[in-house]
Amino acid sequence: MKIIDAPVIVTSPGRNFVTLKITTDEGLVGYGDATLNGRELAVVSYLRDHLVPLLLGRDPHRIEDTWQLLYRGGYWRRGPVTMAAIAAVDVALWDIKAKAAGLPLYQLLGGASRDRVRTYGHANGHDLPALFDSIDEQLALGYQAVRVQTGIPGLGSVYGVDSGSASTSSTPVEEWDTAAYLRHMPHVFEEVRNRFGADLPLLHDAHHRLTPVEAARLGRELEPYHLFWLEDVTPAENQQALRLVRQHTTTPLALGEVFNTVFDYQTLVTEQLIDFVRSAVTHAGGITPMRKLCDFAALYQIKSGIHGPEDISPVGMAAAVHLDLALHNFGIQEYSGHTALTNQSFRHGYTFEDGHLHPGEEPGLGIVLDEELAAANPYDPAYLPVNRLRDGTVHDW
Ligand code: KDG
Ligand code: MG
Repeated sequence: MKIIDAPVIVTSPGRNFVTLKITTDEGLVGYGDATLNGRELAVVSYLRDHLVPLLLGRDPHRIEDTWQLLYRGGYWRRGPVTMAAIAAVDVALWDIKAKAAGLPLYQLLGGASRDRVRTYGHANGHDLPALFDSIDEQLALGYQAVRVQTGIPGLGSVYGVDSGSASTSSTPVEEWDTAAYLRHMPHVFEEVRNRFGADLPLLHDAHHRLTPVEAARLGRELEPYHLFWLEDVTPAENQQALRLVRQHTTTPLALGEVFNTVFDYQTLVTEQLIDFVRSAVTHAGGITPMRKLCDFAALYQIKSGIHGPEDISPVGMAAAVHLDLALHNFGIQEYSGHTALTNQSFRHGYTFEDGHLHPGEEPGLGIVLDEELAAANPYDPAYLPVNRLRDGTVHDW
């Protein structure tokens, strides 16, 4: 079998998605997600101008060899643009291999380790009543674990609350005040626990905004509320910072959505400084290295918590859910769902019921992109916001 074509398709059914479609001389098609929120076209160029010419004529079955060729052949290692592009190729090749075998992808990854994949949804509210309503909505949708994000008294819009994870093309600046945040959050979790009880798994994302000592304080003050995890407490690129946080709190820690290789986790994993690895299949080079990362983490009793916000396309989500079903050290899968138009554009075989996903039994990933619909919803430039302190300083993120 040979790769004969590999177009890159950009569409915006509510937000931008980049999809690689690899076709073979035997008529098999594989899809890969190459979406990098806010920097989409850089990955399009990396694929079209640099990787696709290397793929034409190659045997799509040689997944590991192709991955090594693209990673090492570029000489310049790592980075989100490079790794999102390589991820798209890797996932598309796994899709083709599984279709050629006539099996759902998870069967090639070792088969199911569980019946279904537990997910968490996103509850956001500017104030407590709005947050309670949002948690009620998540529970009504069937979620059995909920991430809780809320506005802070005295601040305007807060990332992950008013703007969700959505990028914006209007005024991408949000005011931030760490002292106000640290004062408010224990009260929020106390109120949420009082209302929703002790059993509901609760998560929170600090979006890299804290110093190590601030993160240690937050983790310690949230201990009475027994979070499932506290995510991205400090800027991820400083792995050593987690040593201090870890020494001071037993709140479980999750980190790594901005990471793109196993090397980014070396200190965190070997010193057991985190409890969950958070990379997305889409951003960390695909299924091949994600499997290696999760197996490495398993040696240290660290579980997976694969990144799955709405800026991961249904192609990336399908890849994650196949991997989740197969991994032994699966923890939880983030799943905030997609717009109806997105689900129409990317017909998918995975299903969501009672807060759990299943990848389905179609051969491959179980995805078909409607290219006419994709073309009808073209690229729409958008930016993520930045946080500025009250004096105007750009804050950690
Ligand atoms: O593009 C950025 C989003 O993917 C990110 O902000 C979402 O933090 C996020 C999460 O945990 O889903
Ligand atoms: Mg996050």
